[in-house]
Amino acid sequence: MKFNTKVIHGGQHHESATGSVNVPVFLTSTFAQKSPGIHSGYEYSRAANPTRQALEDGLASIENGARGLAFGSGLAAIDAVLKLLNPGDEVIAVDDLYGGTYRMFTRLFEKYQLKFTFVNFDDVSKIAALINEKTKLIWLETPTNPLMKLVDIKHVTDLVKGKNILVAVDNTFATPYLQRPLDLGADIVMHSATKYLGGHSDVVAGALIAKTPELGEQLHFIQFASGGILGPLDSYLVLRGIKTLSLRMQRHSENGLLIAQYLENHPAIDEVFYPGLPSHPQFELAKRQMIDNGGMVSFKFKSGKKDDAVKFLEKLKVFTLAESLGGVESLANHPATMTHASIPAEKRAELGITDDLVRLSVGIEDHQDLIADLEKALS
Ligand code: P1T
Repeated sequence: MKFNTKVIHGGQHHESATGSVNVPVFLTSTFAQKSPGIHSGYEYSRAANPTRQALEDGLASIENGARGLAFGSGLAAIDAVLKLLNPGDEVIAVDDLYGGTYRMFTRLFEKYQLKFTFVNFDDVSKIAALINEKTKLIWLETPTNPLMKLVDIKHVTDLVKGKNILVAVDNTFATPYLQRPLDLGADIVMHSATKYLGGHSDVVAGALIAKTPELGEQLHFIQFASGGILGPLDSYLVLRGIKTLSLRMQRHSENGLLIAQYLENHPAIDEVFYPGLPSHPQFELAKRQMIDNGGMVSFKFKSGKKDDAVKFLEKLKVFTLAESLGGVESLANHPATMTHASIPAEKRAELGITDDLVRLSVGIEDHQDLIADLEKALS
């Protein structure tokens, strides 16, 4: 099956008892057994639930993985990946990443003796020097949140080939519509399914997709033993969202490019961070690694002033000032005080997450209305 067919049919079956075309929402915690241990394949919904299973099979299908797992949030999914590791193990992570991921790494898992090194992956050949026998995981986001940096996934997976190091890619911004990291040699794909997979800002959810059945089994054991599962109703919502993923991502990408171009030509704007602009330092990699550029656009003001960013954000009418991204509606965010406030100020400054940085999640509205809204707020 090709991708646009997979988002609708991948891993899906009509329900056997009634022929229901859509998977029912199995609102049950437990399943009747005929005799102790003799059951339908479902025992207790923490271990497996048919609605969640349908979503998990769909996730595996669209990311070309062996197994999908659905979690109660993106962070619950990341938590499960880190529990594959043992005290003393080391992780090399991309330096620009979602603030909550950074907070989990540094404030939760460092105390269990995991060591994290945050580095810029713009020159992957520099990464080889950081790898040692304790390195067990490479954690990537590409494009990164919020500066839209890219990592050459194939280059990283080639670098660690034969080395007993897992490569995990947070594919939230790109989605499997734009890039499929497992095809490029990664071991695990992670999503905040709250975002483009769900697509309607009505659910908080997370996902992992493992390349091999063995890794899928280990992650399922962690999910089962720790309990961070996604409920059946939320599973249904994400599954429903995925059916329109291709259509939405096409429109997000069209609007994203138009808005990035508009901003780049505006006299009040300094830098625009969008992989589809020739001015993006990794424009060539974007063309090679992603089939389009998505709907996330970040930018800075020429004045460099926080005040300008704040005034602009207050004036928006069609864009909503809110955390999160990836829904059909356009959102605007101030990373320094909102999504990335958990990164210490000096670290933010070092990375370039300045107080005048604004991040837009460009929705699927008419681009003329979005640009008119930006124009008004900028003037
Ligand atoms: O919010 P949650 O579903 O737990 O996902 C966390 C997460 C993980 N990875 C990336 C790349 C993310 O963007 C997020 C969540 N991000 C936001 C809420 C945001 O506005 O950036």
